[in-house]
Amino acid sequence: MYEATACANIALVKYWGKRDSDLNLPAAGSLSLTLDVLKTVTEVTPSSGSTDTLVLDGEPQSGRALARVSRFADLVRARTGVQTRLDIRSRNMFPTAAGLASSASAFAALAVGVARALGLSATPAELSALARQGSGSAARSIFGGFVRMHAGRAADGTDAVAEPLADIELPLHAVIAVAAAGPKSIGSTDGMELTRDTSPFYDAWIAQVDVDLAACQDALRSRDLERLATIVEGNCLAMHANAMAARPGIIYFRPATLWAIERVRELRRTGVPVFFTIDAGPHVVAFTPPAHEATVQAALTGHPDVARVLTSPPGAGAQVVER
Ligand code: 2P0
Repeated sequence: MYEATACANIALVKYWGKRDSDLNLPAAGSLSLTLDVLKTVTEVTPSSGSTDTLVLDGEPQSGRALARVSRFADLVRARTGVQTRLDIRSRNMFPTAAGLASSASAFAALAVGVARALGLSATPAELSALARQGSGSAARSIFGGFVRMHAGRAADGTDAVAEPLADIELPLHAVIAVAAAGPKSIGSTDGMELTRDTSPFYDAWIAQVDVDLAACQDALRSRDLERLATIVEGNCLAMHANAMAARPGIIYFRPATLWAIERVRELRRTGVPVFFTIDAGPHVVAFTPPAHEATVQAALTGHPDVARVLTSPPGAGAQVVER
């Protein structure tokens, strides 16, 4: 049995739009921090059966979830010629009821686990490209710390891979205000397609991502938290504005989201170095140096719809061990 571990990541410069939906190629780059607290552990066991099996958090899966994972394993079987089926058991080490379950940690763990189980020898960049075919954000979770995803230019997607930004030493922790799960809104994959197809702001968004990527890397390297706040919050709000401008408009914010945004900005006005970002959901993720983590956690606690406030240091890249 092969035990693979990967952590989800939160983007400081967001991925929202594809240049090729079949190969899952992003239309622009992105930049993220891998987070230790959002960890997935996936056991991959070669089986003598005629089909793959999947158990998620103890629940046997069939239908779409199994088909998606099985199609992903097929990518590796096609490359190795090894037709062995796999028994896959995956569990998230964070509260899944919180609605933080992430395809990033899931497909990064699956990529390294399935590659090892089927004997595919692959470089980290090749594993990143493989993970991307499962889910775009998973390409970044192959690596730990700060990670840059490249849109690439090649039609086959071989250059649409992530790379670690190992020279960035800025210590940042995440404080995640987990908002009570409301009615399920549109998922990321459909949401970004709808945005590309119908938002009048889409081209401006894609152009802005390149500007934000260069500025974000520069601000991270020079440890300029004030500039980082402007770039990261601006990029997040531009992504959401673009999604809101789709038809029909996509609104991921809930009242608790706006409350948490205000708390973060209030803290900053009082001199605390902190800034926020928000993914395709209601949860606000604040980034702050470790010394301010407790202050930010306290400030984000107390809204009736904020179910819990998690904190996390940066996480490591995806790993696999034989047991
Ligand atoms: C990101 N998100 O950069 C952005 C910000 C959500 C909001 O990457 O279709 O689940 O599987 O490639 O990776 C979520 O998108 O989409 C995402 P697919 P994915 O983190």
